Amino acid sequence: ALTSTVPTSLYTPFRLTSQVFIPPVKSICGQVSHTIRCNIGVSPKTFNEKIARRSANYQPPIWDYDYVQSLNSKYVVCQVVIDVVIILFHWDALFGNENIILQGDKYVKRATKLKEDVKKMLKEVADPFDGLEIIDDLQRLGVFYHFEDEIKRVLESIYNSKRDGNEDGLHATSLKFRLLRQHGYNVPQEVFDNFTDETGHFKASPCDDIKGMLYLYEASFLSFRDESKLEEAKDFATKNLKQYLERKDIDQDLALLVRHALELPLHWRMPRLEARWFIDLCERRPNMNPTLLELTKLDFNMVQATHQEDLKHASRWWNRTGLGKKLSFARDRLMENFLWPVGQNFKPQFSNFRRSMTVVNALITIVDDVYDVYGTLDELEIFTDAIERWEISAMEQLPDYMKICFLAVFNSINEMGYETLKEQDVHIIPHLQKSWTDMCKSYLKEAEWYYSGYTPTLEEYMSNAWISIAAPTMLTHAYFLCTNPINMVGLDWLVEYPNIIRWSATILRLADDLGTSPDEMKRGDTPKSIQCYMHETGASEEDARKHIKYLIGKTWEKMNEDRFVDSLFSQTLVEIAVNLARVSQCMYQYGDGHAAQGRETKNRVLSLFINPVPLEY
Ligand code: LA6
Ligand code: MN
Ligand code: MN
Ligand code: MN
Ligand code: MN
Repeated sequence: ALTSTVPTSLYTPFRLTSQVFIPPVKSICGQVSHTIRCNIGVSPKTFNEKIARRSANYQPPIWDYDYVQSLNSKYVVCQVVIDVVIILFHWDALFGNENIILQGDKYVKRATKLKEDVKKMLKEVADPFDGLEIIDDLQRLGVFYHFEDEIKRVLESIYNSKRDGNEDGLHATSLKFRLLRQHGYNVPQEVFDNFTDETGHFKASPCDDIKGMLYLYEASFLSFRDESKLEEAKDFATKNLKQYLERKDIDQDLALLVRHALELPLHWRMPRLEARWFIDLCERRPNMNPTLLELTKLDFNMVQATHQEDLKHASRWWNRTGLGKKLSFARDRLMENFLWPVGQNFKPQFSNFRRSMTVVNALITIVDDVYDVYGTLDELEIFTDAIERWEISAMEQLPDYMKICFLAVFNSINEMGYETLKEQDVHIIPHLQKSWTDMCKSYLKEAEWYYSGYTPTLEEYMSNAWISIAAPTMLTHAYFLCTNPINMVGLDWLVEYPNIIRWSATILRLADDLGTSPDEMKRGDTPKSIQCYMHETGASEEDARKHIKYLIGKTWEKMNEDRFVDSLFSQTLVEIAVNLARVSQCMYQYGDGHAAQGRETKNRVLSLFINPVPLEY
């Protein structure tokens, strides 16, 4: 038997790098644990046999830890600085940052004044339709959250107004429809009947109304299941917009909007990213309201300062875990993991949500690589068992690289449970743990499929894959991070994974498969939705991808509809779930934006977290 007196040099050849050495430790039963002595790349049972493992060849992160920690913004609000100083216990830094605190206050004062001006503007609109246009801009520019009461009031009065809409053009009708539906008002698809002929087809637009067409297009994405008129509207508007782009003498700014919309409709876009894009566009608009534009830019920069502090906080945690260095086979993607929760909820008061969700995402990403890339089937079975048991003693049987993974998950998730117990006296750890168990079991099933060379039908694949994409796990944690007080009704609702979670997960899964399956198939992974569909129907890859995109559209219809039922339980979680689908469509818009660190993700990180919007002060 091995004892701790055996010279460690004996084991050196088995080590992957000298940094990953862990000194021999006695196990609970007094014997030196075998698994402690074996090194990454070596099975727990044998020392001599090298296991062939897959590699995803993930590159190191492009965002250096010290660089992230050096980020700062003059728009930071004093409370944030003080929080960070307290966390770091660098009291002297508080004095060094005195200037920043004073500046932060200056910006708060200015923003408060601008907000009052915009509120007045909303109150004093002559035509209610002008109010709708302002609301559309407020939402798109990402400042709507300052005006929730005012927005509600305008929409309420529009909804209740007696005007039957007959005199409205395509633009006004479409905008009204989109905003009212988005906010949960019951507006039927029949409002578009004025624009169709007896056969139900849209009448060719007489006055070359491209703006109206664009608004009709955006409105059509709010459709529910089986709304054929809206389906028709979508096809009609898409066709017209595409034709417009082929013309010679087109308005360049309008063409930019049209191209942007055809790429992804507004309803599917990640809000924060859309805000940043739209700010640049508004900057060039001749008739842009200067008060609103100034507020938007200032608010963007102030919120960005909050995001920077959230990012630095999560990055310190990640650095402390050492996982990025220890698990060289796995994705070290703290920045990308942070992008997801920002997409889900960017509001400044949700810092705790973003910080903790970054932790959850980082752990999920690592564990996913354990299952999909590095682990052997034997190891994955015992890891799944360890997660299900959720106790320290379950670690005994794990190889080293899994021990550190398990303990990182176990400690971090329990700590979140501790916070909730401390704050709200509710014991949520069993709920969090269940979501991890469900996910790991679905991971294991995929590994079994992979090792047995089995290709399921698309339906069988999806019945597992909406869990294996981790969305139910993410959203379970999200629920507890955004809910206070937690109540029994909400818990019962959550525990069955309500429809909103299922649809959000389905979209995330399908978008992920579109973006990541080429690399996954190359290195070896279970067949994904595209491959299952090809296998089942004999379709070409191109047609399979088209079908998956079609399914994404169909799932959005279900989400649009079921959102209102689930909103009764938690409006905030529903928004977070819908936004998860949106982030995924942006993340995988040009391939694997989560892992590959391509140019697109890098530019997005720069414009969301690093560079402020240019502002004169
Ligand atoms: C995507 O990677 C990944 F890691 C996820 C867990 C998606 C959700 C995003 C988070 C947690 P991959 P797989 C930030 O394409 O194996 O490897 O499910 O996921 O296809
Ligand atoms: Mn790494
Ligand atoms: Mn996986
Ligand atoms: Mn994977
Ligand atoms: Mn994938």
